Amino acid sequence: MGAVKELHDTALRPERAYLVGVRDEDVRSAEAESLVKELASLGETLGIEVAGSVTVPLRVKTAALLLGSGKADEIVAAAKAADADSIIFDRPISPVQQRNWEKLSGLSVYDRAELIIKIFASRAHTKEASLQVELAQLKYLLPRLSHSYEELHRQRGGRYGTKGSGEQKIELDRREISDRIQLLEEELLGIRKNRAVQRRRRERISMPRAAIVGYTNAGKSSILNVITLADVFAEDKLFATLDPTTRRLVTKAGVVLLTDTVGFVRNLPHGLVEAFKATLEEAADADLLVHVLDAADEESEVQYETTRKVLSEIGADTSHSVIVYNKVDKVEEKSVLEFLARRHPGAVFCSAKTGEGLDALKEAINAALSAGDSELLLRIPQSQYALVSLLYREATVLSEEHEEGTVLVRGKVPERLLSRLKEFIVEA
Ligand SMILES: Nc1nc2c(ncn2[C@@H]2O[C@H](COP(=O)(O)OP(=O)(O)O)[C@@H](O)[C@H]2O)c(=O)[nH]1
Ligand SMILES: [Mg+2]
Repeated sequence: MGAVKELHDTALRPERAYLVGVRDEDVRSAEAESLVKELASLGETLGIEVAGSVTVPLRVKTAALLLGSGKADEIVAAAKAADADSIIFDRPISPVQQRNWEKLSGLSVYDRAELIIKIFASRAHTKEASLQVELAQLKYLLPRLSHSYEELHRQRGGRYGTKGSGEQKIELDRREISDRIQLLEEELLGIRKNRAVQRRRRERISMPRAAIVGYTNAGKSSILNVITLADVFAEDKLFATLDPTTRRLVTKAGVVLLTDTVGFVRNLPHGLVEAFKATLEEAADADLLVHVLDAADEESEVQYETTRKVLSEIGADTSHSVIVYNKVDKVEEKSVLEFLARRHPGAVFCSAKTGEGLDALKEAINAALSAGDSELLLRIPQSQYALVSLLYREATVLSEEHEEGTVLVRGKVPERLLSRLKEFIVEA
């Protein structure tokens, strides 16, 4: 599989994936369809294009390909006709099945869990997040390692039943991985103890930060794209170095850094929960959460609750948030919107598709960020004029007077700047 994958990794065009959803007694057809949509949205997070998709019934699981070989041939033909580079399964596939599929199709083949791990790896910016993702990868690999060996063993009818070099190698690999897992866990424990230190980053002087949170497929990335469309400064060095998922949004009160986060995923594999939380650190660090819900999704309230719960677990301040119902273009009945408005008074209704409500969203972000402002009179020494410039950039300056080597400034100052300016306050 390595060679096939590398080929696609270095290809210039984005990966085109053919998605396969699976339905059975547990997962009904409507749910399977919506899981495939979620898979598509997860893929988009990595820039993967959807070449096509299908949901197939699973009647009898087969060890070789999960599905029957007739179905498998159909899928391979459809994927090739759609000019796909890869096939992504919504269900877990074993390493043996993965290999068989790759042999059969000549394409790169993987499953939802592997896609999610790739996304997390691409979004892990801090040490903690990177360690968390590596831990998830190894924990994902470990059982698969023994599994693949056992499967191999069975397939060969036990003729290689004596302890061969293969088994010894796997034992060694397993031990190495287990040791590494233990090391990572210890290191993470240490990092967590230092969290208080990290939190002080929040007090750093910088532009206000807002994080877009919510379930995958709610439209977070679409909103980020359309709302900041006019504000992409390609030549601006400072912002060019920022993560591509952070854009600046110009509001009346100044510039806000708006960051997209990895969406919440339904049925997140257990081993990935901690890694997922680590990728949410942008949210933990934000001055404001922009919580996006899909107005057309009946599950939106349950998703809202789940999101809030996890966010408070990682220490994000959920009291500072703007609730956004996106995709209003998909809601035909007015009564539904009225119902949602009663559920979350103050929520913004918008559509990233039609552009409806996006100005109101900007306005709401703006208002929420200046809600904690307080009017102050400050006396700042001339020698520290940088602080006055800071006030012009990030506060609302009402007046400025110069007096014996000092600057008297009256302005509406956001809460996050207070600790830095404390000593200069003359009048609050
Ligand atoms: N009809 C409609 N579709 C939308 C809207 N916003 C996003 N979408 C679609 O919903 C899917 C998921 O959007 P995306 O921005 O990737 O969601 P994310 O996972 O939250 O980042 C994509 O197919 C979008 O084209 C909207 O306002 N209306
Ligand atoms: Mg997204």
